[in-house]
Amino acid sequence: MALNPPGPPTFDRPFPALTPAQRYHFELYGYTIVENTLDADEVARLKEALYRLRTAIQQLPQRGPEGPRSGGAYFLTDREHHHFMANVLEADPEITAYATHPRLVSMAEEIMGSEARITEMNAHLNRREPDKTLDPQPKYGFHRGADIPFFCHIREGLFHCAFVKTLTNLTDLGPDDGGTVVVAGSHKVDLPAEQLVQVAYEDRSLIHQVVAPAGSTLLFAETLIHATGQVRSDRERAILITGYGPTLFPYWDDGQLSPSFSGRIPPQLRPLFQGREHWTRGPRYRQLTDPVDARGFGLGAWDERPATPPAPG
Ligand SMILES: O=C(O)CCC(=O)C(=O)O
Repeated sequence: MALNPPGPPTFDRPFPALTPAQRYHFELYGYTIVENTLDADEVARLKEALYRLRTAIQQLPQRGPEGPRSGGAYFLTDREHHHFMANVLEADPEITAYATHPRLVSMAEEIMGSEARITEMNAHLNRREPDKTLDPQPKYGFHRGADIPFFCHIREGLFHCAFVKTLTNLTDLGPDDGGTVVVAGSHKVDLPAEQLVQVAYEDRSLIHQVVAPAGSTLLFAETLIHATGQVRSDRERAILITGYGPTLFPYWDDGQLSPSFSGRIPPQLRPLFQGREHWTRGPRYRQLTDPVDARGFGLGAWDERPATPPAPG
């Protein structure tokens, strides 16, 4: 299949997508939380899609990657209290809409400093383990998915990272609801993760946890050390995550999208799903004080995203 040639952005999206304050927060801590990226109706549509998908996978004779799968998706973790659904990009049009949401794509782009392609997509539905004693000083499964010297650079005085995630909670997250935890500021500290985690356990004020209403997005660089938080309430947490990289990166969830799905991708979304040929990456940079492009963009229908309007004049 011929790859998409280099060129300007092909579908309409805001830029910059973050306010200066949100961008500065990211700069300091390696993440920012943007509330109300999705409205209540959009949250409900996505939550229903995830529950539908879980039920569909549960009904399969094999639920793991060996298949058969439900729209490509399977359980990477299949436990009573935790369903980690992998490769969900094609599994439901609502889920696909999330990955192509113009503001979320653009938020990732301004952190990368380049045009985005989708590299992976997954979801977690998790609750408290009923028989597990809760540790008041829990140890988390801290990790980072990218190293600083290879993935990061500075431009216009701002930090950029070539692997970024948008993680949106579809359930309200209070302090006991297991929101993602991060070692604040670790996105730009090029030391072994074990050392930074050790320091953070010595002073837990360095560990920040997502506490946010449903429909909020945690935007973070994958050099930031992060983990699932500890659920202490009786509520199930539902989150949906898209990973983005520059257009020269591969789609690494499963190698490639199915031919039937690929055949339905409209031209303006092809670079987002398929990347582009060559080393070009479509630089996208802002100044810190550039005002946010506050135009409204909704979840909408993934295959009806408007193309980029022609440049004025
Ligand atoms: O479950 C979470 O909150 C964190 C997910 C995570 O670790 C990841 O996407 O790499």
